[in-house]
Amino acid sequence: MAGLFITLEGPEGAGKSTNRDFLATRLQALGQRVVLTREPGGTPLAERIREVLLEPTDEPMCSDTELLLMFAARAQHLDRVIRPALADNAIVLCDRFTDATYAYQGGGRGLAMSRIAELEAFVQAELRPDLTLVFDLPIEIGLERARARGRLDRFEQEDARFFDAVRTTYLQRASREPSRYHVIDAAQSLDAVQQTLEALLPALIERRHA
Ligand code: T5A
Repeated sequence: MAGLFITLEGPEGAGKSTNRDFLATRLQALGQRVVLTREPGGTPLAERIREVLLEPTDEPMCSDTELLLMFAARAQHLDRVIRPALADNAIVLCDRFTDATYAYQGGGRGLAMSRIAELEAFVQAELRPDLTLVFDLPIEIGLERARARGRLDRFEQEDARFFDAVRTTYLQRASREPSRYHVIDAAQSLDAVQQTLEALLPALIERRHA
């Protein structure tokens, strides 16, 4: 794969979407070709799976169903968007990817990490992000930001224990593989977060051409 695959991760309301758009604007201004996308979703069919995953329902969704739907959406997204964009030498900026599955279905739901790893290998083969930006912040701050937007989705209705496990899993994964992850203090002002991102741009572009 010739392009660069960057994922943005973190708990609810951490600023992933806002900063994905900021990074895209800055990279485009520097002459880079960027593809913006998100998970679950990123294609019309995968967006339909997203609706099923996020919509609160009377029938509780079992954790295995949730896990398989995440990877079903991902398979479609990889085939239709991510792999073609990387083959076409673009920078892919993806709002959440498989680290979210480890954090939410592994940490939050308590599913075996080994089962997630098996599905990761099946759906992605060797493909992993080149860089993962983890926007880290105390859960209450992120949920407060999400709540300010209005109606809560199925995940945002989970309890503090769930989100603590999500946050802990992200931080554990980042500490195990510091060459791939960059943890950003997302409790800072948006301006401060974006100054941090701005400082990363030269290294990103250098990596792109390496
Ligand atoms: N999921 C996803 C899984 O369980 N497993 C998986 O494998 C995958 C891929 C997706 C849900 O699916 C789950 C996780 C999620 O629960 P989502 O909508 O993609 O849902 O994810 P959310 O985290 O819910 O998205 P949010 O929009 O809530 O969070 P963002 O994108 O992190 O935050 P953003 O940029 O929208 O910002 C939220 C608000 O905060 C403000 C923004 O202006 C905005 O109003 N803000 C700040 N305010 C002050 N200071 C800052 N530094 C700020 N940064 C942003």
